[in-house]
Amino acid sequence: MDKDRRKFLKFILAAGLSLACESGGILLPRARAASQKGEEPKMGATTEGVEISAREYWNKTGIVLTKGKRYSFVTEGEWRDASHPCDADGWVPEWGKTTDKILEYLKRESGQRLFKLIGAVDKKRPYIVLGAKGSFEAPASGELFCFANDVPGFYRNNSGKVTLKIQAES
Ligand SMILES: [Ca+2]
Repeated sequence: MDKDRRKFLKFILAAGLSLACESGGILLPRARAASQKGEEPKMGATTEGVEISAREYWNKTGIVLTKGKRYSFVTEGEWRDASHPCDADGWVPEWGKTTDKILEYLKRESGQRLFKLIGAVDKKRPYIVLGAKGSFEAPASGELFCFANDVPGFYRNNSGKVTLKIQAES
């Protein structure tokens, strides 16, 4: 078996085991940092900063969006994918052609950088590609959930948080 293939099999095995832990409901309850209230972003003032943890598969933000409305946002801070620190724009690994290609398929939002900040209204697609700073139009009305773009099953080696602030543009 060549080295790339061995690496790939190890990768898949680890993902399977880890995903079983993440999604199987066997995790102990953890404190939630995000706000529980439903806050609607206003024009001319940002929301209070919401912490988005790299380790959480879904981060509840308490921020309520309205379909078709435009919002601008900023983030602060860094998070880490294992030993790689980056901001909410993510990072580009170079693990070899085969692994990089596989990673592209396995990421929750394919085509976007690893650890890029991604949003979803009520955890549904289409996802909102956020990153460190910018603006977006809400694809639906509901609560914004966020995550660091990683491979399902690989959230346990993540650490750190970024802080997200949103403001309505219209
Ligand atoms: Ca990871």
